Amino acid sequence: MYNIVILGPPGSGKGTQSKLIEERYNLLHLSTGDMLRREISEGTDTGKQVKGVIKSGNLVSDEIVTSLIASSIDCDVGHDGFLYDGYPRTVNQAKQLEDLLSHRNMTIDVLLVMEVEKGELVKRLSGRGVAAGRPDDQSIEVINNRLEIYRSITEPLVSHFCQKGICARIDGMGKIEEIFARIRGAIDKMCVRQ
Ligand code: B4P
Repeated sequence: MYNIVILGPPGSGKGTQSKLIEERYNLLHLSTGDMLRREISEGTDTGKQVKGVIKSGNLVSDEIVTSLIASSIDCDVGHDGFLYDGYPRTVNQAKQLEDLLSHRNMTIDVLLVMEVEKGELVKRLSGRGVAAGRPDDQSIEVINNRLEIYRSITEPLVSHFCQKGICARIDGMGKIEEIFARIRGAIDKMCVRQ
């Protein structure tokens, strides 16, 4: 089973590339952002708890996101592994994921780190705010808050994983298919796929 993490600032193309990766490698795509938005649209208790947090661009609690991930892993049948999109986002979540996997005799195989210039990130998110109506893409203040949270809380995870030798930095600028080719190169090299 492959366990691949895709990490990067908001707007770096995690969601876009994840759709291509899950199809190419037959992975279950686990986007905590999508899961949380589903909870909100279904009006669940979790959805009610997280609605305001997401709208302001802040992080939802580690316990909520890790329990969403754990139950998805345990329910899966038929995939060759898992693609974690936007999770983990804190050092504590990284530890929780590592524990969760080790209890199931698995480890993280590769961490893809999407790298995109800040101006391009703001342009992409503002464009999506207009096109898709996501509440957390609507204001420049909320976009800047999310970018700052990534820089201060999530980016330190990169060195945690790089020390383990499982990090692949991906240039996320350019056309979607060019970026996907870079990602395929990294996964094929690091996971030594047959
Ligand atoms: P996410 O859903 O993960 O939102 P995101 O960080 O904005 O990433 P997303 O995947 O949507 O965007 P992408 O980089 O693909 O999280 C939303 C919120 O949920 C968080 O702020 C937080 O509150 C909460 N949350 C989620 N996970 C959590 C966790 N683990 N812990 C705590 N809280 C959590 O960018 C896509 C945009 O770029 C699109 O508009 C796309 O069209 C465009 N794009 C992509 N590639 C492009 C390219 N090559 N060229 C031009 N545009 C491109």
